[in-house]
Amino acid sequence: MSLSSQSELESRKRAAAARAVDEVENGMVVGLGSGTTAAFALEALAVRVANGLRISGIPTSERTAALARQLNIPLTGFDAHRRIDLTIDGADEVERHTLDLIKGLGGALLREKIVAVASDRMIVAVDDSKLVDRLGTHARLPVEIASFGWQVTIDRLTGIGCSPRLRMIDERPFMTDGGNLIVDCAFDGTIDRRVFDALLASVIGVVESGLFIGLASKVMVGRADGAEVIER
Ligand code: A5P
Repeated sequence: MSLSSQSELESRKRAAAARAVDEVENGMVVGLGSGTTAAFALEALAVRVANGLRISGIPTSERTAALARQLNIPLTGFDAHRRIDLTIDGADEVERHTLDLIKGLGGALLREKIVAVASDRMIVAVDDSKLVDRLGTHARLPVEIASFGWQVTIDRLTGIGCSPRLRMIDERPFMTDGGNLIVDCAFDGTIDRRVFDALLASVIGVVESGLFIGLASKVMVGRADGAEVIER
Protein backbone atom coordinates (compact mmCIF):
# COMPACT_ATOMS: atom_id res chain seq x y z
CA MET A 1 0.00 0.00 0.00
CA SER A 2 1.41 3.43 -0.94
CA LEU A 3 2.01 6.01 1.76
CA SER A 4 -0.79 8.23 0.49
CA SER A 5 -3.33 5.39 0.41
CA GLN A 6 -2.17 4.35 3.89
CA SER A 7 -2.76 7.82 5.29
CA GLU A 8 -6.07 7.99 3.39
CA LEU A 9 -7.14 4.72 5.08
CA GLU A 10 -5.97 6.09 8.43
CA SER A 11 -8.06 9.23 8.02
CA ARG A 12 -11.16 7.09 7.24
CA LYS A 13 -10.56 5.05 10.39
CA ARG A 14 -10.07 8.25 12.39
CA ALA A 15 -13.32 9.73 11.01
CA ALA A 16 -15.28 6.61 12.04
CA ALA A 17 -13.61 6.45 15.46
CA ALA A 18 -14.23 10.15 16.20
CA ARG A 19 -17.91 9.80 15.25
CA ALA A 20 -18.23 6.80 17.58
CA VAL A 21 -16.60 8.66 20.48
CA ASP A 22 -19.16 11.49 20.04
CA GLU A 23 -21.71 9.03 21.52
CA VAL A 24 -19.88 8.72 24.86
CA GLU A 25 -21.51 10.59 27.73
CA ASN A 26 -20.45 11.58 31.23
CA GLY A 27 -20.55 8.80 33.81
CA MET A 28 -20.55 5.93 31.31
CA VAL A 29 -18.74 2.62 31.63
CA VAL A 30 -17.21 2.20 28.17
CA GLY A 31 -15.99 -1.01 26.53
CA LEU A 32 -12.68 -0.30 24.84
CA GLY A 33 -12.14 -2.33 21.66
CA SER A 34 -8.96 -3.61 20.08
CA GLY A 35 -7.24 -2.94 16.76
CA THR A 36 -6.07 0.14 14.92
CA THR A 37 -9.49 1.80 14.57
CA ALA A 38 -10.28 1.20 18.24
CA ALA A 39 -6.88 2.75 19.07
CA PHE A 40 -7.92 5.90 17.19
CA ALA A 41 -11.12 5.89 19.24
CA LEU A 42 -9.02 5.71 22.41
CA GLU A 43 -7.02 8.74 21.27
CA ALA A 44 -10.23 10.72 20.63
CA LEU A 45 -11.65 9.58 23.98
CA ALA A 46 -8.46 10.64 25.78
CA VAL A 47 -8.87 14.17 24.45
CA ARG A 48 -12.39 14.30 25.88
CA VAL A 49 -11.20 12.84 29.21
CA ALA A 50 -8.47 15.48 29.38
CA ASN A 51 -11.23 18.08 28.86
CA GLY A 52 -13.24 16.79 31.83
CA LEU A 53 -15.30 13.83 30.57
CA ARG A 54 -15.73 11.32 33.42
CA ILE A 55 -15.86 7.72 32.21
CA SER A 56 -14.23 4.44 33.06
CA GLY A 57 -13.21 1.90 30.48
CA ILE A 58 -13.12 -1.90 30.32
CA PRO A 59 -10.42 -2.94 27.84
CA THR A 60 -10.76 -5.92 25.48
CA SER A 61 -7.03 -6.72 25.31
CA GLU A 62 -3.79 -6.19 27.17
CA ARG A 63 -2.67 -3.97 24.32
CA THR A 64 -5.73 -1.74 24.66
CA ALA A 65 -5.28 -1.65 28.45
CA ALA A 66 -1.67 -0.49 28.02
CA LEU A 67 -2.68 2.21 25.52
CA ALA A 68 -5.51 3.42 27.76
CA ARG A 69 -3.11 3.74 30.71
CA GLN A 70 -0.66 5.64 28.53
CA LEU A 71 -3.48 8.01 27.49
CA ASN A 72 -4.73 8.46 31.09
CA ILE A 73 -8.11 6.89 30.43
CA PRO A 74 -9.38 5.48 33.76
CA LEU A 75 -9.92 1.73 33.71
CA THR A 76 -12.28 -0.52 35.59
CA GLY A 77 -13.36 -4.17 35.37
CA PHE A 78 -16.22 -6.62 35.75
CA ASP A 79 -15.49 -6.89 39.48
CA ALA A 80 -16.84 -3.35 39.83
CA HIS A 81 -19.36 -3.25 36.93
CA ARG A 82 -21.46 -6.07 35.50
CA ARG A 83 -22.90 -3.91 32.71
CA ILE A 84 -21.25 -1.67 30.17
CA ASP A 85 -23.15 1.34 28.82
CA LEU A 86 -21.43 1.54 25.47
CA THR A 87 -18.68 -0.36 23.70
CA ILE A 88 -16.69 1.02 20.79
CA ASP A 89 -14.82 -1.55 18.72
CA GLY A 90 -13.58 -2.20 15.21
CA ALA A 91 -14.39 -5.16 12.97
CA ASP A 92 -12.92 -7.09 10.08
CA GLU A 93 -16.17 -7.25 8.14
CA VAL A 94 -19.57 -5.63 8.62
CA GLU A 95 -22.57 -6.95 6.71
CA ARG A 96 -24.50 -3.91 5.59
CA HIS A 97 -28.11 -5.11 5.90
CA THR A 98 -27.74 -7.06 9.19
CA LEU A 99 -24.77 -5.35 10.94
CA ASP A 100 -23.46 -8.84 11.70
CA LEU A 101 -19.67 -8.87 12.06
CA ILE A 102 -16.58 -10.95 11.62
CA LYS A 103 -14.01 -10.02 14.25
CA GLY A 104 -10.76 -11.44 15.54
CA LEU A 105 -8.11 -10.61 12.98
CA GLY A 106 -6.30 -8.92 15.86
CA GLY A 107 -6.75 -12.02 18.02
CA ALA A 108 -8.82 -10.40 20.79
CA LEU A 109 -12.19 -11.88 19.83
CA LEU A 110 -12.96 -13.68 23.12
CA ARG A 111 -12.60 -10.62 25.33
CA GLU A 112 -14.25 -8.50 22.64
CA LYS A 113 -17.28 -10.78 22.63
CA ILE A 114 -17.50 -10.95 26.43
CA VAL A 115 -17.46 -7.14 26.50
CA ALA A 116 -19.92 -6.83 23.58
CA VAL A 117 -22.55 -9.10 25.15
CA ALA A 118 -22.25 -7.26 28.47
CA SER A 119 -22.91 -3.94 26.71
CA ASP A 120 -26.19 -2.07 26.37
CA ARG A 121 -24.94 -0.75 23.02
CA MET A 122 -22.07 -1.71 20.76
CA ILE A 123 -20.87 0.87 18.27
CA VAL A 124 -18.58 -0.41 15.56
CA ALA A 125 -16.12 1.91 13.84
CA VAL A 126 -14.69 0.81 10.49
CA ASP A 127 -13.29 2.27 7.29
CA ASP A 128 -15.47 1.66 4.25
CA SER A 129 -13.37 -1.28 2.97
CA LYS A 130 -14.87 -3.38 5.79
CA LEU A 131 -18.47 -2.95 4.65
CA VAL A 132 -19.68 -5.98 2.65
CA ASP A 133 -22.94 -7.26 1.21
CA ARG A 134 -22.27 -10.70 2.67
CA LEU A 135 -20.00 -11.83 5.52
CA GLY A 136 -17.05 -13.90 4.34
CA THR A 137 -16.42 -11.74 1.26
CA HIS A 138 -12.83 -10.86 2.25
CA ALA A 139 -12.25 -12.25 5.72
CA ARG A 140 -11.82 -15.81 6.97
CA LEU A 141 -13.56 -16.52 10.25
CA PRO A 142 -11.22 -16.48 13.28
CA VAL A 143 -12.00 -19.16 15.86
CA GLU A 144 -10.26 -19.24 19.24
CA ILE A 145 -9.37 -22.76 20.41
CA ALA A 146 -7.71 -24.18 23.52
CA SER A 147 -3.99 -24.82 23.06
CA PHE A 148 -4.30 -28.24 24.73
CA GLY A 149 -5.16 -30.79 22.07
CA TRP A 150 -5.32 -28.21 19.29
CA GLN A 151 -4.44 -30.89 16.76
CA VAL A 152 -7.63 -32.89 17.47
CA THR A 153 -9.73 -29.72 17.62
CA ILE A 154 -8.45 -28.77 14.17
CA ASP A 155 -9.34 -32.25 12.89
CA ARG A 156 -12.87 -31.82 14.21
CA LEU A 157 -13.16 -28.36 12.65
CA THR A 158 -12.06 -29.88 9.33
CA GLY A 159 -14.80 -32.46 9.83
CA ILE A 160 -17.49 -29.75 9.94
CA GLY A 161 -16.17 -28.12 6.77
CA CYS A 162 -14.10 -25.29 8.23
CA SER A 163 -10.75 -25.80 6.40
CA PRO A 164 -9.00 -24.33 9.45
CA ARG A 165 -5.57 -22.71 9.23
CA LEU A 166 -3.63 -22.37 12.47
CA ARG A 167 -2.61 -18.71 12.79
CA MET A 168 1.17 -18.29 13.00
CA ILE A 169 3.33 -15.33 13.94
CA ASP A 170 7.12 -15.38 13.52
CA GLU A 171 6.89 -19.11 12.70
CA ARG A 172 5.16 -19.88 16.00
CA PRO A 173 1.46 -20.33 16.75
CA PHE A 174 -0.14 -16.98 17.59
CA MET A 175 -1.22 -16.95 21.24
CA THR A 176 -4.13 -14.87 22.56
CA ASP A 177 -4.16 -12.86 25.82
CA GLY A 178 -5.93 -15.85 27.37
CA GLY A 179 -3.21 -18.31 26.26
CA ASN A 180 -5.37 -19.86 23.51
CA LEU A 181 -4.71 -20.32 19.78
CA ILE A 182 -6.54 -18.97 16.76
CA VAL A 183 -7.52 -20.84 13.63
CA ASP A 184 -8.85 -18.99 10.61
CA CYS A 185 -11.69 -20.90 8.98
CA ALA A 186 -13.23 -20.68 5.55
CA PHE A 187 -16.66 -19.11 5.96
CA ASP A 188 -19.59 -19.41 3.58
CA GLY A 189 -21.77 -16.36 4.17
CA THR A 190 -24.78 -17.98 2.47
CA ILE A 191 -25.34 -20.66 5.12
CA ASP A 192 -27.40 -20.16 8.30
CA ARG A 193 -24.77 -18.48 10.48
CA ARG A 194 -26.55 -19.08 13.78
CA VAL A 195 -26.66 -22.80 13.06
CA PHE A 196 -23.01 -22.75 11.94
CA ASP A 197 -21.96 -20.82 15.05
CA ALA A 198 -23.76 -23.36 17.25
CA LEU A 199 -21.99 -26.15 15.36
CA LEU A 200 -18.63 -24.47 15.99
CA ALA A 201 -19.47 -24.07 19.68
CA SER A 202 -20.31 -27.78 19.88
CA VAL A 203 -16.75 -28.74 18.96
CA ILE A 204 -14.87 -29.58 22.15
CA GLY A 205 -11.80 -27.35 22.32
CA VAL A 206 -13.45 -24.39 20.59
CA VAL A 207 -13.47 -21.42 22.96
CA GLU A 208 -15.33 -18.83 20.84
CA SER A 209 -15.84 -17.74 17.26
CA GLY A 210 -15.40 -14.33 15.68
CA LEU A 211 -19.00 -14.27 14.44
CA PHE A 212 -20.78 -11.37 16.16
CA ILE A 213 -24.44 -11.87 15.33
CA GLY A 214 -26.98 -9.24 16.36
CA LEU A 215 -24.56 -7.44 18.69
CA ALA A 216 -23.75 -4.19 16.86
CA SER A 217 -26.36 -1.50 17.36
CA LYS A 218 -24.73 1.12 15.15
CA VAL A 219 -21.85 1.21 12.68
CA MET A 220 -19.78 4.29 11.88
CA VAL A 221 -18.27 3.90 8.43
CA GLY A 222 -15.31 6.18 7.72
CA ARG A 223 -15.23 7.52 4.17
CA ALA A 224 -13.15 10.11 2.34
CA ASP A 225 -15.82 12.75 3.04
CA GLY A 226 -16.60 11.87 6.71
CA ALA A 227 -18.48 9.16 8.55
CA GLU A 228 -21.69 7.43 7.47
CA VAL A 229 -23.86 6.18 10.33
CA ILE A 230 -25.71 2.89 9.78
CA GLU A 231 -28.24 1.90 12.44
CA ARG A 232 -29.94 -1.37 13.09
C1 A5P B 1 -9.40 -7.57 17.04
O1 A5P B 1 -9.43 -8.85 17.55
C2 A5P B 1 -10.37 -7.43 15.91
O2 A5P B 1 -11.63 -7.94 16.17
C3 A5P B 1 -10.44 -6.00 15.46
O3 A5P B 1 -11.60 -5.38 15.91
C4 A5P B 1 -10.40 -5.99 14.02
O4 A5P B 1 -9.32 -6.78 13.59
C5 A5P B 1 -10.32 -4.58 13.43
O5 A5P B 1 -9.05 -4.06 13.52
P1 A5P B 1 -8.58 -2.81 12.69
O6 A5P B 1 -9.37 -1.65 13.17
O7 A5P B 1 -7.11 -2.70 12.98
O8 A5P B 1 -8.83 -3.12 11.24
